Amino acid sequence: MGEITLYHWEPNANSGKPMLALEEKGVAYASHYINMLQFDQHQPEYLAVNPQGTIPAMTHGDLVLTESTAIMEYVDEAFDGPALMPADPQDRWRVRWWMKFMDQWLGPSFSMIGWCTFIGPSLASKTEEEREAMLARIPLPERRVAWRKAMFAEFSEAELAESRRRISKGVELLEEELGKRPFVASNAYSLADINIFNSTYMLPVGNADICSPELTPNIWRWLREVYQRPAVQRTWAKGTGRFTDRFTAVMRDFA
Ligand SMILES: N[C@@H](CCC(=O)N[C@@H](CS)C(=O)NCC(=O)O)C(=O)O
Repeated sequence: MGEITLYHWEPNANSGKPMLALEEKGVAYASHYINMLQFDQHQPEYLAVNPQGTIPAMTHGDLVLTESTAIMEYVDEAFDGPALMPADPQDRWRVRWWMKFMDQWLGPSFSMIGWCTFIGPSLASKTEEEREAMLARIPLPERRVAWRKAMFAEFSEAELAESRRRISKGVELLEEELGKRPFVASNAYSLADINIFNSTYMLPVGNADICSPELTPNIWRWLREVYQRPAVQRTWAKGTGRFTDRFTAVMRDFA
């Protein structure tokens, strides 16, 4: 049906989802790197692909696909390679449950903490005028609000506390779930593992109060196993910076 181009940032959170799904399926794609910290996602060239100005997006021939989880499902169904969705209806429900939980409830909390501790400060060298110009180009109003808060350190203590609470609760639920079966939603690796891993692979770094071999042995076992997957290693090898360094450091500990 045509060439595949993936518009993505680092293998992390939403960008990492289609990267990993394509890699697991063994599907070749042209990579179009969007430098999120330079705000490439709000430049006209990318807005012509995804007018919402969020990443990732994927084109397959003339078809333009957005929404990372929906893209993963498309990749799983449109291409040969190992199935990333289980056959059993209960397992399928569980895959969808976990993906929804991550996308709607837990993921935004990981993002808020990430924006505050890493992304916001990485823009500190920009002048106020430069930041305002960057904000003015953001198409989605809710994104403009979130970026403003990240850039000017305006997330309230209550918002941050709620995100930390959700992360602790989410880790607790994940630990419980992984005590029941080898992978998040079924006995085999699935889209749910890809989705959850992209936001939790960094838990072993600096979160010893909520995730450690002693506190969360099931998560630790699962992370170690997912880290070893060839498709996961190939995906993070495509990263360019700090995220891949962090992945490599954890990998060294797991080896
Ligand atoms: N629901 C969308 C969310 C995409 C999204 O928020 N992506 C983030 C990166 S993980 C992004 O584009 N951030 C840049 C921005 O909002 O300007 C999806 O799953 O694809």
